[in-house]
Formats: sequence, C-alpha cells, structure tokens
Amino acid sequence: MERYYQEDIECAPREKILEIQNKKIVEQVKHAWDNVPYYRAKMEEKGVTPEDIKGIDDLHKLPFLSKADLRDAYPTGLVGVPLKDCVRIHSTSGTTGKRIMGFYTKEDIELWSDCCARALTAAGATDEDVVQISYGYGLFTGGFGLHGGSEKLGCLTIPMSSGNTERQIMFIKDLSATVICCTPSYAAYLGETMKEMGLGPDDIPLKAGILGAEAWSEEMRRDIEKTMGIKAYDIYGLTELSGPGVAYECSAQNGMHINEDHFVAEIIDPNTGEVLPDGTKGELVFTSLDRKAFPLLRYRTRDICVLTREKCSCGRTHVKMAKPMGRSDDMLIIRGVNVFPSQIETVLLNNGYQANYQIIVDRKNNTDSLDVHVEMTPEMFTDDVNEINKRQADLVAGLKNMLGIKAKVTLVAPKSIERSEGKAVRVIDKRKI
Ligand code: DLL
Repeated sequence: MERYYQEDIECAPREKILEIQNKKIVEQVKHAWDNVPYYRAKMEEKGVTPEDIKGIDDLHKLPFLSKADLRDAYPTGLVGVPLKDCVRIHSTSGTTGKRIMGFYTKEDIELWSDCCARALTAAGATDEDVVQISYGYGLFTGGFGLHGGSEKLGCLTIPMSSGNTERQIMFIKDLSATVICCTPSYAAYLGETMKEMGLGPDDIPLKAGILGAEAWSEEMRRDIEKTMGIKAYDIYGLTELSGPGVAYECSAQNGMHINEDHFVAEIIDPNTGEVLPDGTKGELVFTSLDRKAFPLLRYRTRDICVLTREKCSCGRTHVKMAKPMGRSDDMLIIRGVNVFPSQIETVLLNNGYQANYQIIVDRKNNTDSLDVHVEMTPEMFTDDVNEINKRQADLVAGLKNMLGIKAKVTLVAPKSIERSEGKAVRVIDKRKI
C-alpha cells in the first residue's frame, strides 16, 4: 500500500498546488528584490519589478540565473539573509573554476529534510527501517541531505559516508540495513563486491536503494536491482537548490515527482530561452519558492529532460521529470554529432557488460576520435583474440546504430577501470586538456 510523508501536499489537487505556488512566488520575488542586490539589478535590467509578478503565470517575465551568475556572485552575492542567520553551507566538488556554494537557514534545512523524508517514504521506508547513508558526508549534499530525511522519518540512520566497501557490506549485514542511499555507480560497486565476497541478494536484508546524483540508465537500474535484491529508486537534486530531494521516484519507478510546493519547474529551449510545453525535451529550470538563504529564481540547471503531468499510479499529483539524459555540458559533440554518455552506457549494458567503462575523446589531424574502453565481466573474460575481436566488433556496430558514428572499442580485463565511491568520471575529453 502506498504511504506518504505529507499526503495533503503530495497528493493535493492541481488547484491547491497552484494556489501554494502563486502565493509563494509573490513573496519570494519580493524577498529576492529586497535582499539580493545582484538579482534586483538583473530584474531592473529586464525592466521587471515585484509588482509585475502576480503568480507563476508571470514567471517567464523574470530573468534567468545561470552558473556564470553564481560564479560572478561567488561566494555570498546571492545570499538573501544576513550570514548570521545561516546555519550551514554545502558546495559542489568544482573540478573546474570556482565551486558552487549553497547557503541554508535553519528553516531551509527543515524543508530540505522534509523533501528527503518524502523520497524515503516513497521508496517504502518507515520508522521501522534501518537506513545506511553511503553518500559522501561533508561539503557534498548527498550524505547530510538524506541523513536529515531519514532522521525526520524516525529511521535508524547509519552515517557511513562512502568508501571502505567491505565494511559497508558488513554494516548492512550486522545492523540489518533495509535501505541504502548512495550513487548508482557506488551501488554497482557494492553489488560487485558482494559477489566477490560470495554474497547473493538473499544474503543481505536490503530492500530499497535511493540512488542519484548522476545520470544512470534503466539497464543499470535492472542490474543493480538484480545483484542486490532491491528496488532501486532514482532521486534528483543539486547543491544550488538544497541538494537531493528536489525530485524523487515513487513505486511507479518511471520518473521523479518534483516537490512542487517548494520548486517550480520549467523546460526551456537551451539556445533561445523560450519556455517549451510539457512533454518536450529541453533544459530544466527551477525556481526555489521558499528557500530564504539562497532564493534562486529561474535557475538554469543545464540538465536535459522532459516533464510529464500524466496521472501517476501512486496517487501523487506533483509533476514528474524523466530521468535526465545528461547535462547539456556533458553532451559531447563528436564529428558534429551530439553524443550523451548515457547512450553509450545503454548499448554496453544491453550487450551484457556492466557500467564499468571510460569514454576517451581526442582530436588528431582535425578529426575527432571516440574510444570506448569497456571491462569484460569475469564471466566473459577470455584471452581468445578471435572472441575478443568479435565482441569488439559487435559493440562497434551497436554504438554505430545508437549514435550514428563509428567508435573504437577496446575490451579490457575485469576490474581494470577505477571504481567510483561517489559520482563516476566516465569521460576524458583530451580536446579540452
Ligand atoms: O548531486 C545532489 C544529489 C545528491 C542528488 C544525492 C541526488 C542524490 P550536485 O553535486 O550539485 O548535487 O550535482 C547536481 O547532478 O544538476 C545533475 O546534473 C546531476 N544529478 C543529480 N541527480 C541526478 C539524477 C547532487 N538522479 C547535478 N539523475 C545535477 C541524473 C543527476 N543526474
């Protein structure tokens, strides 16, 4: 039976959700105008004042915020309250340039924990459950975010953080953990380690996984579900908007409900900024309706996905976002063709491989090359050259079919590609180095 954490909101009729959003947006725009000079200047530049925003139908009048704005305003230029009223920061790992930093008041943390508690409940968790949190704790939002939700729900919460994989499995067994929260790539690694330890899905008590923070395919979901004997639920979020729990999957497991009482989602054409109708693929833009410390309006995520308002079997009424197929900045342009790493992953997993691969893009003599290194699974491992050649040729054909361009495929030995404890790094684009 479906259970909800805040049923009156999660299953509210459309009119009620709109009523909440219309009221909150007016207050939030005024809050940003009064307290965030950076955003006020952007509004003035566009000729918009808070009086022009009477409800979410007026959202399109507001200027966008982008990652470039966050960098310009770094570190505190977009903070909407005195720093003494903030109780926490989180930050992205920031491999290039300045980190992105998010700020939270006490109330912001409470609302965030509610969002994560909704996600855990949607995955079937109750206060009877033992939740092992294997997302990183620290500046990354994954650990603390799910931790707050799990405690709010009254679950016994194990703050494992990532790493030390065998110990993770020992804790799952010794404390009878029923829910695990980690990235999909770390879940796959845990599953692989379980197998090596001679453990099958029936040897561990886990029943659900709350997996997110990176793009992952349906094929990878099936793999993880089978190896660990769990139902794997997707969860989405970003540091700029608090962290995990902006959207989460329910028992239907086909798209994530966006917490619409806290965030308004729009899909736009990434090139023109034009708002696109539901069901159209484009860039996801979020407006945070009640976060006071970091009140981002019309924030461009660069995540590419689709929104759907079809009735959901779980009874929740909030709009659903499809699995993001990757970020617009993850998209590779190879010989003029758009390639998402998730498309390559789909071909590999459909051919019996696991998500242990690396994509290497280079440019020689003005021509782009696409090399995919894929691990053989222990079951298919061989040194028979004919067999390896045949397998490689099959993958080249599968990739050509999916992407429309030719890739070079190299099969490598099991366990030769480094495993990830957080977000996997799958692409090395040497053209940018
Ligand atoms: O990854 C927050 C998070 C933690 C989400 C734990 C879910 C679970 P950032 O490090 O700021 O925050 O990265 C945000 O990660 O814009 C997406 O590109 C990507 N992302 C997050 N969740 C998903 C998902 C956290 N379920 C960026 N599917 C986002 C695909 C995801 N991509």
